[in-house]
Amino acid sequence: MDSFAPTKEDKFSFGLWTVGNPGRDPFGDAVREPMDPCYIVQKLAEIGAWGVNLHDNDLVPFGASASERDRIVGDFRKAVDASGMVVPMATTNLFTHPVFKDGAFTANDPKVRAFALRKTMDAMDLGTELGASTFVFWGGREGAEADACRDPRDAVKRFRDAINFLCEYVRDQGHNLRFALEPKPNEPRGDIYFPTIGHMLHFITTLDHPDMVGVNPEVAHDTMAGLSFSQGVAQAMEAGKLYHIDLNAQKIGRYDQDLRFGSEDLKQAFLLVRLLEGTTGRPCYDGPRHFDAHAYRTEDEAGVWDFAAGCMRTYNILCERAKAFDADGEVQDLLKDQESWEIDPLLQSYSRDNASKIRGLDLDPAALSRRGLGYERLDQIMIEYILGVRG
Ligand code: GLT
Ligand code: MN
Ligand code: MN
Repeated sequence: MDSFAPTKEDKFSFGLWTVGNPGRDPFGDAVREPMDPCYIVQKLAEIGAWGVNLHDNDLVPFGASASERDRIVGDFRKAVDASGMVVPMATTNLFTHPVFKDGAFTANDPKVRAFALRKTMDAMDLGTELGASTFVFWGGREGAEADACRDPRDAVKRFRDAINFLCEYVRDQGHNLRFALEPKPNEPRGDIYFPTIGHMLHFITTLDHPDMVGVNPEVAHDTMAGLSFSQGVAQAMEAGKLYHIDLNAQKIGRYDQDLRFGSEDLKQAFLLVRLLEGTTGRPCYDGPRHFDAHAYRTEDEAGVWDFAAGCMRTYNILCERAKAFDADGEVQDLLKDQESWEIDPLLQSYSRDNASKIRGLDLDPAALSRRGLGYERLDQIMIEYILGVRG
């Protein structure tokens, strides 16, 4: 029995657009044939995935008639049920059609914004019909190149109005949907509004129904901006706002590569899995482990399934590595090695008593400065776990 083989309990999901990616890029045409969504579901189930996610137009072509839509959705529903899969998340494509060239919810033309709202309401009905409980918003076109085209404050307000409108729509319909907002710094726009996890977390606090809304961070997006993804995700978890996650890999400073999970920056991938799986003993993330990535353009269909299996296998290997690392006695000793834990409670809240106790402490900055912290040793042990030579 392969202990790294994915099971349903791992909650691994893929978007139809990920394994279905035909390998088109700005410089070259598709290299793979389109795959039927029903076939994708069946193949994902075979390789051990748990869920499949979709944009409205990954399944129902833009402009399809109502009867065509119902037939396609009915067939897909049957394929999902027959393969024992679930549809945990749905979203709207608000970026491919030229109508969204100036954005969707933030576009200057109110007719474009109305069209975006209508398309999203339809996509929410579709997601609900398929059983989704998370609805993702990736505002890929919500941005600008010619920044004078709108006051960014209007973009923020329009985006807020749209999310508030859609929260009310969901409540009015009785849909069981939570929203997950996905930040990205740039691409396809020169600059995208709400570029980081932190921008989104604050924006959520300004909504009418903040409890309905969290974030969907993506490895590639924070890494493009040179940020630490695990730190951003940790802040979202600490705020109780990690509603969904997009796992992939990325080199700093490049275009959005959406590579196989763990194929770049293994150390960040290790720290991320350690955080999500709570191997230090802290609560773990319990939502879908979703891969928003695609196979290299060099691959045929066999390479696509190698890619998908690789994402899940690497995640499980890193999880095993993180558990072993956190169970290592030397690691635990290094992490506990602070001399004065007993004063920690004094620092957690203000009272006159705490303030005066802090004033009375014997604090010797020179002695504190001289103390080595052992982080070189700690990091080397972590590297040896990642490299598989320890534990
Ligand atoms: C698109 C984008 C992703 C988003 C998807 C959801 S679509 O592939 O690059 O980051 O998560 O809209
Ligand atoms: Mn994504
Ligand atoms: Mn991406």
